[in-house]
Amino acid sequence: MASIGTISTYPNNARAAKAVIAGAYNGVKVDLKDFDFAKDVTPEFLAKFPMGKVPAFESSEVNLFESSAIGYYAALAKENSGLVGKTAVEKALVMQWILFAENEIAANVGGWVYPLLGYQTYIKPNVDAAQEKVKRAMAALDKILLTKTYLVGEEITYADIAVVCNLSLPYTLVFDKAFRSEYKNVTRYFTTVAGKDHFKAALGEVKLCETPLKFVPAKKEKKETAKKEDAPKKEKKEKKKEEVAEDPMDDTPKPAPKVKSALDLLPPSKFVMDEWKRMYSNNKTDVAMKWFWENHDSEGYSLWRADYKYNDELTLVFMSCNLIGGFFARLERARKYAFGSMIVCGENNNNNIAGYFLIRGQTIPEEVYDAADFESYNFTKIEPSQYEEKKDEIYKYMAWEVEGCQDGKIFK
Ligand SMILES: N[C@@H](CCC(=O)N[C@@H](CS)C(=O)NCC(=O)O)C(=O)O
Repeated sequence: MASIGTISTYPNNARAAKAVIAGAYNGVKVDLKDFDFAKDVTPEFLAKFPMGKVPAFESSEVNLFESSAIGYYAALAKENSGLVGKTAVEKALVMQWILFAENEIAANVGGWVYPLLGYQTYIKPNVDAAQEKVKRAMAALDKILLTKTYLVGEEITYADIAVVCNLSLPYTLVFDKAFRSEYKNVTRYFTTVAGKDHFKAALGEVKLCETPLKFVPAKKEKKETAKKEDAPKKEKKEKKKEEVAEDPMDDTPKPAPKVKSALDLLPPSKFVMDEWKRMYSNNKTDVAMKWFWENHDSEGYSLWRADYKYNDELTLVFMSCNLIGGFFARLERARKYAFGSMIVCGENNNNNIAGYFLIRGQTIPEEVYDAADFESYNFTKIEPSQYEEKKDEIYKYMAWEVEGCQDGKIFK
C-alpha cells in the first residue's frame, strides 16, 4: 500500500487514528512515528508545526496539524472517494459532523476527562458544565441515530470516522453502563462502527468503561487550604516590607507589574459590572432585570445557579443567612468580577440556600473557586440557550420572590 505521509504522535492516539482509518478505506497507508514531548519539540518541529502539538502530519506535499484536517486529507486520497460525501448535501453534512466531533464532543470531553486524568486543574463546576455539554451532544446524536446506521448516507463516511474516534476516549474512560443506557442508539452505533476491521486495526479493541474515572482529591490539597487561612496576613506583611524597601529615586528598569487576575486579560466586554451593580441597587428589580437582559454579554459573562450542598444540615434561618454572609466575605477577591443573589427559603430546621451568580468569563475563576466555602456549593452553568427558560426563575432569585424566601444576601 502506498503511503501518503507520516504522522508524529504518541502511541494509541485516537486523533491520529482518524487519518489511518480514512487511509485504509481509500487503500492508502499513513505511517506513524513515535513522538516524545520531552525531546521532539525541537525548533525544526516548531518551524513546521507552530502549535507544537500532535498529531502532526508530514509529506512531500504538505505539513498538516489538527487531526480533522489530517484525517480529511487521507479521506481525499482516492479520487471520487465516497468518504467525504458524494453530493453537495452529503459534503456539507460530513463537514457538519467533523465540526460537531471537534467542538461538541472532543472539546467538552476534554473539559470533563482531562482534569480527572490530572492534565488540567480539577474545578468541579467546570467539569460538571463540560459533562452537561457532552450529555447534550450525546442526546442530539442519539435522536439522529434512532433511524440511521451511519451519519451520512448509507455507508461509512469521514463523518463516522471523526465522531467515532472522538468518542473512543469517553467510551473507554467515563461512559459507564448507566451512562450508556441513556444513549442506546449512540452506543449501538459506536460499538458497530468501532468493531469494523479498519477501525479495530487503528483504535484497537475498544473496551467499554466499567468503572468511570472519578476525581480523587490529593491529600496535600487539604493541608494547603488549611494553610491558606493565614496566608493573607503573611502576604500583607510582605507587601508592607516591599513598600518600605522601595526607593523612589531608583530608576533601574523594573519588571512589568503582574496581571492581577486572568480575568483582566479577557477581551473587553460592553457589559460594565459596576453599572449593573448600581442599576440593581438603585432600582426596582423589574427595572434592573430589564436593563440586565438588554445589556447582558453572554460571551463576556456567564450565569450560574448555586445550590448549597448540605441543606439537610441547616438549622435556624438566620444561621443559614450567616452562612451566605461568610461565603460572600471569602469571595472578596471576586468582587470586581462577580455579582450574586443568594437566598434562604423555608423555615427553621427546614430550609435551603440557593441563588444565582453572574461571573466574568465562561468558567468559574480562581477568585471564586479559591474561596474556602466554594466546595460547599454546586455551581451549575446556565447556557445562553437556557436563558429564556430560566429567565423567570432568575428574576425570582434576584427579586427574592422565590416561594418561602425568608432572607438573603447580595454579593456586589
Ligand atoms: N485539535 C487538535 C488537538 C491536538 C492536541 O491538543 N494534542 C495534544 C495531545 S492529544 C498535544 O499535543 N498537546 C501538547 C500541548 O498542548 O502542548 C487536534 O485534534 O489535532
